[in-house]
Amino acid sequence: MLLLPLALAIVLPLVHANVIGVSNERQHLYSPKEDKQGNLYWTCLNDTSIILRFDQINDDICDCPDGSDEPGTNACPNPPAKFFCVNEGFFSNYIDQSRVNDGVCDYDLCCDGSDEWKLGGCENKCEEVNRQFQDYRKEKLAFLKKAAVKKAKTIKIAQHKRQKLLNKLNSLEVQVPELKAKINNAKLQAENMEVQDNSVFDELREHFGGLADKLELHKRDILHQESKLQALETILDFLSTHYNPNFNDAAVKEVIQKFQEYVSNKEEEALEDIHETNQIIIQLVEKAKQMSHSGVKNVDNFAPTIPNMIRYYYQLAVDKFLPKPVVEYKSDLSSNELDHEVEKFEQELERLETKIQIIKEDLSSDYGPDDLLRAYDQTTFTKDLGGYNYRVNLLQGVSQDDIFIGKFKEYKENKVIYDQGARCWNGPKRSATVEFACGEGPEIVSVSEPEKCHYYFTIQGESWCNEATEQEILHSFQVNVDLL
Ligand code: MAN
Repeated sequence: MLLLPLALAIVLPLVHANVIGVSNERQHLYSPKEDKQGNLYWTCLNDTSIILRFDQINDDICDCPDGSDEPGTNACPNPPAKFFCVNEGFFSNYIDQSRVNDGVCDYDLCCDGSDEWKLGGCENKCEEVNRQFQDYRKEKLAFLKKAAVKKAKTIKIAQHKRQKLLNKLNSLEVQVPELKAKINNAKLQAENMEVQDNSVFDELREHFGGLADKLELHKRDILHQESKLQALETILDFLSTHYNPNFNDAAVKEVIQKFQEYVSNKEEEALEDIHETNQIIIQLVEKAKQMSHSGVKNVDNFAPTIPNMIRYYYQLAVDKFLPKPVVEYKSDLSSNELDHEVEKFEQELERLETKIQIIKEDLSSDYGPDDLLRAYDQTTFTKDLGGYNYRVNLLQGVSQDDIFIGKFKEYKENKVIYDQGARCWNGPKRSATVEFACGEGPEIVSVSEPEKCHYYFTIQGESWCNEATEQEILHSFQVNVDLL
């Protein structure tokens, strides 16, 4: 029976040693030590050479350079430290030591009033604070539930918009091989025309040459015969002017009469005929040229050159594996018209590829979690503030009245950055940051210009709400001290 009070005397100081202002986890750092004489002592946390009596803790005198001997007072302002409120009936919390024992009940953080432990006068209001918190928590959870439904709808809109863009991309992409085939086809037709020109000439040139040579030979023969004839005519002419009619030679008379008839009927036709024949050959050459331009020659028989062969097999592959373009080798168009056609298709292809590029860039852009910003691509948020009208189109840009503040640059850590706006007088180009917050919306809830010509917007909406942990709900709760 005698042993019990003794045991209590040793254990009691240790059990009761809950040092004010120290959290439960750190209480063990404030356990007293006992010297040989049985005195309780303690050493500063960051300097064990400074030994204090245990009752020097929280005596309102700062003894340790690190302030560790005054966790429950504001006697050691440096370095600033936090006072632990137990907040029995609610959640424990911390408050700046500067607010401890300053005569003000800081119920927003210490609902148990323990921050005024020395002066007293602050009754424990944790029960009421807890009631406020429970109401807040209930409302918050109900709101988050509603917000989640709204957010899911917005995500669906974003997905739908993405899908529409993907469909558009697909429909544009299938046009590429079609257009390329058209270009190839038109080029092929234009080139085949040239090939045809050459082959007609290659093939006919020899014949035209032979014909002209033969004609030349005939001409020479005729001229030769002509000179012989002329010699004969000269002889006969001499006879007809020098014969003696007194001889009455019937045979001579008849020859001379016939010769005179021949001379009067003679026509100089042979050389003219040759000239005409030459004209016919020239016309023939011209005709051959026209024939190749009007595509009379069948392309199946076009010259078996290596480029033609490559084109032929390429076309075969295109026909077999790609959506079938209308491939027409024959064309009623002239070479110039075909060149124009190629140019037109090539421009069309360029425009098509630009569109594809723009869509691809859009699809690969970071528009935030779940592609959320995409849902707002057609939405313009506006806000009148400080005499200005601010307009924010999340994916395009921001303006202040008719001044352009900036175009979409990037999404980064729950914010969107806009830059390259109108230059600020004597300053940088205007730019902006838009941050998002969970709440009812969507709407611009704040606009500021923290630096000259850099603007800061907060857009609030359900799309930026997420499920909250109990810790997060507690953290966002603010005590309404007016109701306590
Ligand atoms: C205008 C506005 C302001 C800006 C000044 C800078 O008045 O764009 O927001 O600060 O120009 O000169």
